[in-house]
Amino acid sequence: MFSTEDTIVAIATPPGRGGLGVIRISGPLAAGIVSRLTSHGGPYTPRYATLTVVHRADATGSLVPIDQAIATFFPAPHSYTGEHVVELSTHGSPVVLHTIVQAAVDAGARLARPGEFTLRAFLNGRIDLPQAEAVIDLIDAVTPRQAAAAFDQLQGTLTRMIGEIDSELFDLMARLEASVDFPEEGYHFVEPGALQAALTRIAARLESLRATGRQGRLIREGRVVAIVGGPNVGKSSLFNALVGTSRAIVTAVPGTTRDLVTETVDIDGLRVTLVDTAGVRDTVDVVEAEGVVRSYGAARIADLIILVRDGTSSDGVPQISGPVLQVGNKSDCPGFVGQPDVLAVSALTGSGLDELRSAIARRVGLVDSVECPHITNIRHLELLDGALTAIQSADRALATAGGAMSEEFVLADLQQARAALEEITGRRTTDDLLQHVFDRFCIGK
Ligand SMILES: Nc1nc2c(ncn2[C@@H]2O[C@H](COP(=O)(O)OP(=O)(O)O)[C@@H](O)[C@H]2O)c(=O)[nH]1
Ligand SMILES: [Mg+2]
Repeated sequence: MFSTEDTIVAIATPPGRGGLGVIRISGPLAAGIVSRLTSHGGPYTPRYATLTVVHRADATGSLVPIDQAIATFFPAPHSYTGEHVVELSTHGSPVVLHTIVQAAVDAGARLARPGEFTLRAFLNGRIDLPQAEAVIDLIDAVTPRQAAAAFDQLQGTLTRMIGEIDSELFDLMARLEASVDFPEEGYHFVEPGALQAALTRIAARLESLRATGRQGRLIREGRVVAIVGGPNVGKSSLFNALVGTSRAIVTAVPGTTRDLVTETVDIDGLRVTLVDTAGVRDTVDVVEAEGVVRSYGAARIADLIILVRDGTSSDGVPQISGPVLQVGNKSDCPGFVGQPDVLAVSALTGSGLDELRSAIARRVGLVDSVECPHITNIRHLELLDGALTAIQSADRALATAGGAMSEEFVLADLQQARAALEEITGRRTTDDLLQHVFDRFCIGK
């Protein structure tokens, strides 16, 4: 299923036009293919930027130039994937990039699947699973803190911490096994007191890693904030103002927004998924009614509900249960009436929006003191919990049983703890897990 035998090619830069576009080719044929595609002809000096012209063969076999390129050859194993890699940096024109990819395919490469470059880096031992997961988190990051946490993980901080715990476990198990294997000597390779102390130390390390998980998940996953209220109060306008673009349709006609519109933004350093909803009112229009049902649904799952009222109108607000932040919109209008505990804003002029951002961050936000969290991912958190439970069980086995008997029980628990840690790093893994992790990638990564 995960073959690394063939040579893969993809555009590594995002879709669309830009100054530069990069094509990545990885696999045994990478250098040969690029030599055939370029005027330089190769062999390319390793890790040396070479200016060349990329061409393709037309129907008659004569060469047609496509674009100038900078070619860089990274011989195995010192490349992103650990295989031979060539990067071609051309002008960022979709036509040019696609023509070159097609020429590479004609020359023997295969189109890469999403995440396949990073998957190969993992399979070739260049990075472990948390580092692969960090690549996608870094690319997806919306806030600087999210990017910093992902980069820390990419640099191998989590890998190193897990590795230290794992080697302590390994050492302990080796000595316990020796005690179990040579019972007749009546000698404990680990004294019960020392074993107890080691278990306490390991548990403490797991705990402290786990303690950063709450904050870490908040930074990585962010929060969902739904904008809810009656029709025409300015929900979509407020949504657009917070997003900074005209993402949602704004009209003077009530009932315009029918489906949920979402956008992820950075609000005071926090990743916030904003949801614009349909105005909550009784309606006979089936589409609008479905929109209203979805509005209530969004409000139910939201971490915070911004309940918007029109400050120039005496209409009441819909009854919504959950964590609510009340906002009175249209403060720029002469007829606006402010109310206590209702934040006055104008989506039109932007007045009060900074206060609204701060209020959102305060209600769902971060505790500033925590430095870079090491655990940001629920998969890691759950496995860490599993490891900790196994260590605690080992601790109990030690306390209740006695002598050689307890050593065997302790060993079984430690084995379980190690298995959980190895699942975090990906040393122990299944195709399903890899599929799940790499499904989040897009092509070219
Ligand atoms: N004066 C003023 N008009 C606003 C403001 N916010 C929205 N509107 C107007 O109110 C109408 C309804 O806005 P919209 O965002 O579509 O409301 P929604 O139905 O709650 O999504 C539109 O005509 C907007 O231009 C505001 O802060 N000030
Ligand atoms: Mg709307």
